[in-house]
Amino acid sequence: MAARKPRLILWGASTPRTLRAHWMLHELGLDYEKRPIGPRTGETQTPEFTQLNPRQKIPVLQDGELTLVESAAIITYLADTYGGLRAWCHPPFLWSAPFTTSGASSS
Ligand SMILES: N[C@@H](CCC(=O)N[C@@H](CS)C(=O)NCC(=O)O)C(=O)O
Repeated sequence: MAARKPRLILWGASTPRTLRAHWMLHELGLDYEKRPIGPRTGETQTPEFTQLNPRQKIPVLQDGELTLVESAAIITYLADTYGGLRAWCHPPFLWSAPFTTSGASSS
């Protein structure tokens, strides 16, 4: 029997922008396959990767047939698609608990 292709694949490692995407996948508890190619190694310039991202930049996320580039777009997509009520973009504590920098509640 052929191995099942994982739904989520994240390309890229070792840069702040790739870390954003790894972090979001971990926060959401999602299983994903890592393709840890690095910057300035030539690994972003292979024919296989260039077909995914003609700009030859990491990170790149694949979700089934969907391919996404740009770290901000990737984390927004993950939050919107898999975040449910835990989505990072809408943390409920920001709206329910007013506070000041001294830690005291404000009215
Ligand atoms: N705005 C993009 C920037 C992506 C980017 O510039 N990635 C760099 C590394 S930080 C890259 O892949 N460079 C190609 C290379 O060095 O081979 C994002 O946030 O995803």
